[in-house]
Amino acid sequence: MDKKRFDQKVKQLFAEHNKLIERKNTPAGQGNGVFHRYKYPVLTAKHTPVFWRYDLNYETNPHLMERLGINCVFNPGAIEFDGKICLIARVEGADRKSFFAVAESKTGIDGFKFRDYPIVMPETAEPETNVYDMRVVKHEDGWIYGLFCSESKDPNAPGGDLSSAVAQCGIARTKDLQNWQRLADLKTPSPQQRNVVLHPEFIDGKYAFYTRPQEGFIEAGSGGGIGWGLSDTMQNAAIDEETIVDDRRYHTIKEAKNGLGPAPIKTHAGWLHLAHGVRACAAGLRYVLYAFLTKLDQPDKITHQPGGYLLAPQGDERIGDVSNVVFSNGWVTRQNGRLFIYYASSDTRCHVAATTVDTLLDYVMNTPADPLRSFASVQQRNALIEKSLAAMKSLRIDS
Ligand code: BGC
Ligand code: BMA
Repeated sequence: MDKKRFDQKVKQLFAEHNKLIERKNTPAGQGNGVFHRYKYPVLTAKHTPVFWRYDLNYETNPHLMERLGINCVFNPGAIEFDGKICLIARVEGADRKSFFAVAESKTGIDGFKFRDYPIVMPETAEPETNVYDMRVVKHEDGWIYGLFCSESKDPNAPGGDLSSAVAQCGIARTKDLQNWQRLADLKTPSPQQRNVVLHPEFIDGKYAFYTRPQEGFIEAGSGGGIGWGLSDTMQNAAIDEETIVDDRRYHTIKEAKNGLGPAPIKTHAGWLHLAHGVRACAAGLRYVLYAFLTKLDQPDKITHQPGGYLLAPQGDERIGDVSNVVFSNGWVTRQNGRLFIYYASSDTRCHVAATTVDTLLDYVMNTPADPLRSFASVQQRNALIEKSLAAMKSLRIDS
């Protein structure tokens, strides 16, 4: 390609990219009364800047190739910062390595634009292979913490086993979301940790963590559930004792695994939590999101937990690199009570679902719990049908 054509094509790349970034988002359908989805994903691989992927120098890249591809953008942490909604996304290159990058938007539903550079997350003395799924928390100690999964090959795996891995909780802190100070990884009694979340407030003067004790990298083993533990410091955070906040259970949406999503939201009725539940089936693992409420003065004690899922993969969301997955580790409340839930689908792209804190509280406090048996489920449903039929009668609607 000659230089003139090259320059034209570069301009075209930027024009297409800007069109994508500036595309307005609108609610998709009526929603289900609990939340509504939006038509377009808020972040995809194509939202990453052109100059992250292309070498724009004619001398070294005369074919205008994408030199370093981006595979997907998913599982973002979320925080309001300087009046903007910032997603700290998990960006995965074509080489399967994940890294973190900040994308900002004024509205929270569209216009997300990445900062010029991704985050350079410092390593510890024992560098990990991969980092992902950051939970960003503004703690009452004044720092913004990022807790994320730090994953490495299992040093004890037998020769030839190149898949067994060890997952631990990496910890870093920042004041501006761009420059991060890496602290020591969290120490817990469990051999594996993923989905660790920092509680935003001190508990008895200590830092409190939601954990996820697991025996194996993928399998919970005899462990699992969303755990809880306290640490005196963040500099060398260590939990001596892990207790279980929310267990796994046979024939529920969280039979195989579960883990907390973002840090909980403080409400007048208690701490509002979002989590993911996993079940195994012939097609692999299915990930859905669920919600629950814990006591204000004891954030590790559940008071309400609706049965079933809050949000499950739908339509195009079902398909991606790891299909049949929705995952969330970020949500943001605005001053007017609006709540944006950021979730990724099938380890490929990020979406937003909108609701309000009050609506989600109503959902969590007034939706019946999982009755755990088919027979009891029918009774639960019949009670609803009876009530609705009576309401329909007064509205003169026929069944
Ligand atoms: C992947 C994660 C995944 C985990 C367990 C990791 O290697 O990067 O996305 O959650 O394995 O399947
Ligand atoms: C997990 C998570 C996510 C991912 C999910 C599905 O264990 O930590 O990174 O979205 O698996 O692959």
